[in-house]
Amino acid sequence: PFLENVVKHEKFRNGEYDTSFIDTTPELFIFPVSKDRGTKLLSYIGTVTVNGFPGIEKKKRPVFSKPRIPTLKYDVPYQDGTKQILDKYGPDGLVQWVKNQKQVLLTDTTYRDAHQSLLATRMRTTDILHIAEETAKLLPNLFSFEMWGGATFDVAYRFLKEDPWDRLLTLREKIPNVLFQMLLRGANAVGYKNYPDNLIREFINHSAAAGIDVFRIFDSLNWVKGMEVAIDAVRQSGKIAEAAICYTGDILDPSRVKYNLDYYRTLAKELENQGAHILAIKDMAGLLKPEAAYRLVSELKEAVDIPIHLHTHDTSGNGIFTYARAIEGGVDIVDTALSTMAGLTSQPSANSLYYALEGNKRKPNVNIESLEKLSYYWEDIRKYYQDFESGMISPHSEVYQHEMPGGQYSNLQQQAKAVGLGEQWDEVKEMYSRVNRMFGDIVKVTPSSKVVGDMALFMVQNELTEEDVLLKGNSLDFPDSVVELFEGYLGQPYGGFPEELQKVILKGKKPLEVRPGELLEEVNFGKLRKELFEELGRQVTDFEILSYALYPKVFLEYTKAVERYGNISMMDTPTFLYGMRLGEEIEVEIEKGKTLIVKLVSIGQPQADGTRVVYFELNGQPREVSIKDES
Ligand code: 3PY
Ligand code: ZN
Repeated sequence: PFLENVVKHEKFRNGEYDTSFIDTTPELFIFPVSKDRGTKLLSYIGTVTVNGFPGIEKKKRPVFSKPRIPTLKYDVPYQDGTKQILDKYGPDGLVQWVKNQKQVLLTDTTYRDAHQSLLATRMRTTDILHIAEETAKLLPNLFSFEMWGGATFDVAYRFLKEDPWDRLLTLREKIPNVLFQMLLRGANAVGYKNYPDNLIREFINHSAAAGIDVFRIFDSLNWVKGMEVAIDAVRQSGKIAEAAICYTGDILDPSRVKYNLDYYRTLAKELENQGAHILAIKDMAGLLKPEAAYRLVSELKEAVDIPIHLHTHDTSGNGIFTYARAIEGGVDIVDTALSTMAGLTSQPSANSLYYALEGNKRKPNVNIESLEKLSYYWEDIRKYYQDFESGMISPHSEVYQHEMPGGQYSNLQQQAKAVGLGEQWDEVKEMYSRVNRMFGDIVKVTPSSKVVGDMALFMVQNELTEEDVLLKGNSLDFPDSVVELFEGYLGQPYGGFPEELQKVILKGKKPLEVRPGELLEEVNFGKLRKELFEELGRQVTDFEILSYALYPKVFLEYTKAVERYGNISMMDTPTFLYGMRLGEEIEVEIEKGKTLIVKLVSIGQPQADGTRVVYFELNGQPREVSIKDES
């Protein structure tokens, strides 16, 4: 269609063109669009304009400045990086390479944990994709990009109406030189419950094939048995199994003996014996104080022979100090985010760490100007998502009390608002730590942290104290997630469940004593393929079958949204989240290189049936769509 446009263009036919003709003639990039495709797109824009976007206060579309993308010379090549080392020398070769490095290595979490922890995981693929090539070229010396897994998988379908597999595949094309890392919740994969073993294996195989190189595997109760299948599957796929210890409690506090140095040392050895290529210390809430980091890392460096990768959250404001001490203790890799997506509930800033290590022989080998330039881009993009910010604007040392993971803070806050407890947020946080104690001081990370959150909301909502729960428990209808935890469906906590509470919650049901995966029926993928084929009326991909197996309802709802609106993943984020202003004209990219020009002309009055007619121009032609006004 592009050539057709060129040939048909008046200037071209009249011979009035020069070398800048293509650059200065934007209408060449306007292509005919099927009536159906156009109507779908307009009905999406009409719907958000009239009804707003879930989680965003309804308002006129704000004015945003154009994101600052660093300019690269057109022909700058990609520099080889860790991806080439893995591909050439395999996991053991890569591990050896890591061990040979003197400087500390960095993982950039901007594409996953940073926005999961700051913006309720709402970052869209298009915003990542637009900076991916520049990032890969400017930061070729990173250890990895953490860019997939955790909550990003279901949030992509649920709220962003986009396919997480597409994110992985398209980013892989733009970033061929640095390892891709994902967060895998052991037997819970990218979900909130244990799945059958064959689903875990297939999910890992396909993630590896689609581009994941490093799998950070953890169990939400630090139960090694819950990680065995995943570690084995990752090893089989030829990728890197990074097994994680979730850090909880405080090794410096003599009154909290449950999770002491001995506990972590034993766990680290078990994971090494289980086949981990790298050991991660996953400090998901940012509880690891600087001195504790030094002691823990030094101890574990003695205890195991594999590299150590430290992850923390900067909630308390002590993140850089924690990293500096961990680096003295010999940590090999640390997780950071670009500065404008760092700090607070997110990871410590890569830019700040660079300066903090000035004069230190382990200063990371990254280009500070590149970090700064890329940070400008994220400063601009972050504004799009302002409604998903948690409201935390300063360091929060109370995290040492409530122990809530960084990735949970903004999500639980949204959950509290949704059930009308937005005003009682302080109470919810306080209850969160009380529930932890009631549960026997457990590891709190997805999904165990979600259970603690659900119980805290339940208790605040019903004005229950711990005593009430024990006394009136028989008549209480506990959240399903709480019952399942105490039934053993998330595995076994260290030290077991508190018996009295378990009895009250289970009301006579017998808890599991084995690994849930041993009991769950295997997924029949052939049957799912048939089911999905019938449901969607078309051939389906393996990726779709896996998503359907993990999240049947969420996945089907997503396919319905795509049926209704078409593929809206390439649409710019301001339009996606806020719709359009009256009289505004925008360009919408519907697929690579295919742009439509949309003008919002007017919005009609509500009709008797509750709909409004929204009048547009699409590529200059009048179009109207009828939208149900939900207000
Ligand atoms: C997740 O599982 O999504 C987490 O980020 C846990 O820290
Ligand atoms: Zn995290």
